[in-house]
Amino acid sequence: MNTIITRYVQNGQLADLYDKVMEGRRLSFEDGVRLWQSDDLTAIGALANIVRENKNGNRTYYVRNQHINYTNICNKGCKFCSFYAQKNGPAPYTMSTDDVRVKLERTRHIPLTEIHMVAGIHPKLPYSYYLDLLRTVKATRPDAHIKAFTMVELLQIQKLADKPMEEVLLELKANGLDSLPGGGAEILTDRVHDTLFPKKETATEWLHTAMTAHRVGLPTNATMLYGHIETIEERVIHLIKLREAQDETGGFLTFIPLAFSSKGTKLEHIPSTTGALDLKAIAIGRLMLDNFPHIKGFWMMITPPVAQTAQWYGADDIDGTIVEYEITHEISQDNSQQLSQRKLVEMILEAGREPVERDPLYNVIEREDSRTLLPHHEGNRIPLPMAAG
Ligand code: V47
Repeated sequence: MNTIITRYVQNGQLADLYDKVMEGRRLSFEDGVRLWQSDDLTAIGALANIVRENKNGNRTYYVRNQHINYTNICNKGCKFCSFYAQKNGPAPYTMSTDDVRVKLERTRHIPLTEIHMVAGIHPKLPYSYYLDLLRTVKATRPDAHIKAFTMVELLQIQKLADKPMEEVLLELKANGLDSLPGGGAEILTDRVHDTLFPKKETATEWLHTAMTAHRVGLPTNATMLYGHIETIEERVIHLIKLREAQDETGGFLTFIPLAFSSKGTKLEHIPSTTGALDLKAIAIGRLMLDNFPHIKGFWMMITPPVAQTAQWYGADDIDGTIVEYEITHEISQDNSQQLSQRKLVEMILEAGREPVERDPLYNVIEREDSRTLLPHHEGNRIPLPMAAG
């Protein structure tokens, strides 16, 4: 670390944490609370950057991916969510397998490596729908890895299948599922669960389902939704629960802090998170989750400039091209929330990091344009999408 910054941290309130980080000692619950209470963002970021560079050097990972949100019909009614169909809100839609095929055909010119597929809990879709969905994606894009279904979707799928979770996961895997995203964790405490999303799985169920996936060979990510009603202590409890689960299974790949966007939700009175809080969430995630290989600064939620800065505050990943994102509409007014691969490379270079294209398991992909800006290259921009439905 730059000597001026080292001296700054060593002379500040977090000097003891500098020693702990340098010695690779695990941070405690109390350390986590102190970090959230501290407003010394420079010191917190510098500490997180030590861990980040020890684990991932100067690399910033990105992926050529496409998100598909196959239905917005949902029976959970979570107060923090604006995605599900409701009166005076989004109109209901459910994609047929043909609709999904068409969406994937539109991006055929892009060498996608990841299809990220999540949705609401539609009470009437049968088990066969989920298997057909996976088979359709695999048949249309055989080279792409399918990262699909949050823990709450898995619990619904298991209910429909009426079989043990292990068996269901293996069946989904046999039909094309490669890994699971990190969504739906929100804040893993009963108080936040009972207040904001009482109809969804509990913290214990979320963790148990993720760990079951790990045990059958399906890696997952983990998220944390912050900036709503949660307390500082609850954020730390969330991180420690993830860390303990990771100690047992080693199946988490990436931690993604998700900045709460209140627009269109039942919590519209809550202001958007600030860039400072977004950077703090990333940095404290990096510091507490010493056993997670990667931390993602999801550009779509925290904006591209903050995601670039986050690469110096603990993040080593920026997500990917996305194409369409229906869950929140913070940045753009329409559903087209995409960055070309070229733009991602440009952003990473501009941030002073080394762009590394990856697949969802962090295997490095080397293409002519993976690390550099080729002249006169479009970077696989995608035509504007048609409305979902
Ligand atoms: O599960 C819902 C969250 C998640 C809001 O695994 C909201 O690589 C903010 O999990 N404001 C879906 N967030 C997105 C997600 C994700 C995104 C990018 C990468 C990965 C990955 C996973 O979005 C939901 C929920 O936790 N969410 N509503 C909201 N108003």
